[in-house]
Amino acid sequence: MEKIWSCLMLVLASLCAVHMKPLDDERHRALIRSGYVHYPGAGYYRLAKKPASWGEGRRNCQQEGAILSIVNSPSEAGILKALYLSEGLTKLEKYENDDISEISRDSNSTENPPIPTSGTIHIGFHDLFVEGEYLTVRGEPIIATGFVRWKPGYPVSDDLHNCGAFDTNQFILDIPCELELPYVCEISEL
Ligand SMILES: [Ca+2]
Ligand SMILES: [Ca+2]
Repeated sequence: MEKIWSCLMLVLASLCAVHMKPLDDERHRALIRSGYVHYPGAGYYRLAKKPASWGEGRRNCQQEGAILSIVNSPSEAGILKALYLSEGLTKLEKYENDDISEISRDSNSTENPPIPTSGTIHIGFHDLFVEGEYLTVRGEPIIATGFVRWKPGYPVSDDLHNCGAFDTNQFILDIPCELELPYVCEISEL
């Protein structure tokens, strides 16, 4: 009886294996078609070049079954940087606009570091609930991500700076959520 049972399990397992593979392949192809880049061992990443607010970026990623990227290691930080540079986004004129100078003026203090205008993208952390308590979009404390490398001068930790960003020199920073920046969506390895 035991033997029959284990045979049955074996048959089921191999059936699953046969069926899983094509599904993964199909999803893989669909992701590549929709602009994701596959970094084997890490996952799938898509740089959305059209600048958006942090909230908009988060929603857009969710709508495609992804998350606004959470940086978990120096090597993942390297992936984000490579992705950014490969898209030719070394300079972004698009969001050097009036809105930003408005924000800079309103931040009314010379202590705050300047609002970044290039080389910066939204990523998945924030302190929208409790000032200074940084959580990922999955609700974990930022310390659990494994990559907490603040850009010099950051975190600013005030009510204006509540959303997470990534500087392509491989730092994280807190910036105003309304600031329109490119962002990266991330999907775990299939
Ligand atoms: Ca990640
Ligand atoms: Ca804050």
